[in-house]
Amino acid sequence: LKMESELRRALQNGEFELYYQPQMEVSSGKIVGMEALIRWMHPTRGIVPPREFIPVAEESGLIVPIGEWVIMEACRQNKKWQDEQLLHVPVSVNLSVRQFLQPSLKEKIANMLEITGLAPEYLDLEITESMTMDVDFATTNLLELKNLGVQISIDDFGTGYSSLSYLKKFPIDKLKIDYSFVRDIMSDPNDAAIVATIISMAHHLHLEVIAEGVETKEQLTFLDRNRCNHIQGYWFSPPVNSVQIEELLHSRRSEV
Ligand code: G
Ligand code: G
Ligand code: MN
Ligand code: NA
Repeated sequence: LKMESELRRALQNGEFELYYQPQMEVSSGKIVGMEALIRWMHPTRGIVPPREFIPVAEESGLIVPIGEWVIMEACRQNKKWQDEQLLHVPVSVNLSVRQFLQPSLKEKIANMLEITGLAPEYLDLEITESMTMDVDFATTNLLELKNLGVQISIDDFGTGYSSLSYLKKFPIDKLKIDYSFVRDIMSDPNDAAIVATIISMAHHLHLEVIAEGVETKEQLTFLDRNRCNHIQGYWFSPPVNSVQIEELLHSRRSEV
């Protein structure tokens, strides 16, 4: 209960901040996206990572207003980067189950795109397989969201209990291969086979595919050989704040 009231206060006091992790195109080395990841800048405890407060926010329903703040802030920041000619790529936000179940989600997102002036194709909604269990509901919901013009990605792909049948029904753009498969591709032939197969399946379904949690040059080489489109991970950059992203963009610009 204490954390719940603290989260309420945090939202009112503007204690949340978005960090961004760049996504890189394997073939070109270019930045092709950013994932927004929330952090709580706690006045006494310092930076609180999402795994320590998202579950409480989910439980209490506070994830809905917090999640709305995330979408609004990500859209605002992305539009600002575009206006400053710094970056023209989609920003990805993580949707929670509760947000996904809200009947007003579509209107809210439309409204936030309108207010910020961000073109819809520059917003990418990450959903997890757990949101696809009710296939009919998810299909309707995703079609409505897709009709706004936003992009839709499946996060943590391969870790859920859902069947693959949804892949042909849903209007999705991208699969994000979960970190747990990518981690051991150089040492575990089973993981290597799974990752190679997910990439191949994604291409056959005309979906883009991104590998998460890429930490080494060897993993990158493996993913390149298997024609993975994009990577995200410490090898390129950890999630960092918007000022650090701007420094990264300025330094890359002066390189070229
Ligand atoms: O860096 P990392 O510790 O940022 O994130 C840990 C987990 O928290 C990830 O599974 C991520 O999806 C989740 N997460 C990060 N930001 C958000 C957010 O804005 N909303 C939701 N629902 N989950 C988030
Ligand atoms: O939303 P999702 O569950 O995909 O959140 C991504 C999580 O993975 C975040 O907690 C982020 O900090 C973390 N992460 C990003 N890159 C790496 C990496 O290269 N290695 C590891 N171990 N974790 C990473
Ligand atoms: Mn994610
Ligand atoms: Na993930």
